[in-house]
Amino acid sequence: MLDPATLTVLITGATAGIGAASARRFALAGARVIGTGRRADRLIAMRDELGPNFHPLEVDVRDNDAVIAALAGLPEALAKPNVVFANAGLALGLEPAQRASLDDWEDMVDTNIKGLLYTVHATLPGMVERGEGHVVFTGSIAGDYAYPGGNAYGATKAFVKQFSLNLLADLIGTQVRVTNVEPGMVETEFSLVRFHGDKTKSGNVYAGIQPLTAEDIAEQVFFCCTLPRHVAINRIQVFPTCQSFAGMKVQRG
Ligand code: NDP
Ligand code: 8X3
Repeated sequence: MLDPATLTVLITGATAGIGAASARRFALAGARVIGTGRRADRLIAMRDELGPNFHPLEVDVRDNDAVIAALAGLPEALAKPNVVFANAGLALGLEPAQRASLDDWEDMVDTNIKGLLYTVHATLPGMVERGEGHVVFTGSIAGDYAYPGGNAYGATKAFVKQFSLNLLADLIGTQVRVTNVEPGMVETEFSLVRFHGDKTKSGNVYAGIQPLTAEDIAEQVFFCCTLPRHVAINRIQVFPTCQSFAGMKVQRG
């Protein structure tokens, strides 16, 4: 296994959920973590909790100039991440496509697709040049299976899946690994965001079931990133045991 102390891990979306749990997992194991997000107060709290192994970096991944500037401003010791976990993302709305908000669709495309591309574009050349690196994405089972109301969100995650596969095609021979982690239902702030802050609706998503936790996914990410360098996990799909992909539905009459 790789010594976590040899890892400098850039995590987008480290202020909550899967990103925050991953930041904790890596930092407590001795890795240096650069954690990003828009909520500066959360980043400062993470820094207070985790100490010098956590470096807060306030940035909105939808703004490419800001991403480039933030990374360019990193101290020398952190300027060469060898793990880039492009995790920041969101779902907005669960309405059928014919009633969906165009603003929501655009925000998901800007964050889950364009923000992820900006993160990779700013960091991949350096990892290739150094002959060592690992790109990790938080894809989703929503990129594999359709469900009612998943419309644009699932499509953004299908983009992530195909982009990760195409990166693998390009990166052969570079020693840069790519892993698309595809979780099912994880109880985080995800549903609160999806329902625009409606706590009743978001609570109902997880009522009466045992969903995955952010820590469950962080453990998978940590596992993939600490495997010996000759071992590459390209995709990992993680369901809570209570969830399955949908069967085919037929409208009768
Ligand atoms: P959370 O809402 O708990 O966390 C989302 C994180 O993304 C936050 O840290 C948020 O930070 C960050 N983020 C969102 N938009 C931006 C932005 N424009 N710029 C920078 N950071 C941003 O949800 P999860 O932890 O569940 O979600 C993480 C990833 O996991 C997402 O890509 C999501 O699609 C995916 N996923 C989630 C599943 C689930 O069931 N929870 C299942 C499958 C995949 P801030 O608001 O401070 O900017
Ligand atoms: C989130 C997983 O099943 O809620 O990407 O769409 S699901």
